Amino acid sequence: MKFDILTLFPEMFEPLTKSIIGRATSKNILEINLINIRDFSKNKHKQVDDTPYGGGAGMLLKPDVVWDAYSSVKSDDSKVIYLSPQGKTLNQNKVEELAKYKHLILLCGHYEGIDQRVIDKINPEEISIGDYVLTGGEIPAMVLVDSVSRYVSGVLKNGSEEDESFSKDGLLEYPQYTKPEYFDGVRVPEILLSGHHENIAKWRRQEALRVTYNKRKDILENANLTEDDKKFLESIKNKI
Ligand code: 4GY
Repeated sequence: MKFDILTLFPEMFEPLTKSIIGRATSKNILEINLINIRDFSKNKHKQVDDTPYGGGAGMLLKPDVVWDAYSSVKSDDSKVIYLSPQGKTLNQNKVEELAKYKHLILLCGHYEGIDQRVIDKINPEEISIGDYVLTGGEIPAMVLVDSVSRYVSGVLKNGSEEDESFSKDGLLEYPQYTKPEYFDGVRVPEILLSGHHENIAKWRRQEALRVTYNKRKDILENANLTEDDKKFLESIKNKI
């Protein structure tokens, strides 16, 4: 999968050269290209921004500069995303949907934003990472690259994107335990030491339901639940 990231601050993306995403890039499973919008400046001062018409604080990215940066990467099969608090909030369903594209172009704003005419001309999908305001779209772009890349075949070891919070039927993840068997007077749940895979799977499912019920009742509404799941949830609710 190829990401072209349009930004004024390519040096902010160093985190993507580390760990799982860095490894996938080295193995050519991912291609992450950083395009410096400043390289498309029209003048000797490398100016990319200007004051807003009508007055007000801050600077806006100039439309011609942004258009030329975008034109340098756009292709027929590319999906363009503008990271902005005005977009729909990113969730795991959207992450999985975006992972199906071969080429994503991510447009990062900075300062007060981008001239509206070039946003309208590019017509990107606007995506937000949450209802708060950041100084630029770079951190949101990294969040998007990281979350989407986990669904690209070969990035994770087989199946590890399947079994966790939100992806397994829209439930939170069950609790996990490792050695030592006793820590601070607390034993690992006995069933996990039993070697009985069927019982362990059932216990994990019920713990996932319990955690989701306790922490995120809101997402239970859209979870993919069996009749057994519903019975178990009833048994929690009726417990004092
Ligand atoms: N939240 N989700 C977000 C953001 C900052 C001015 C446009 C967010 O995605 N982006 O807060 N972005 C602004 C700063 C230019 C982006």
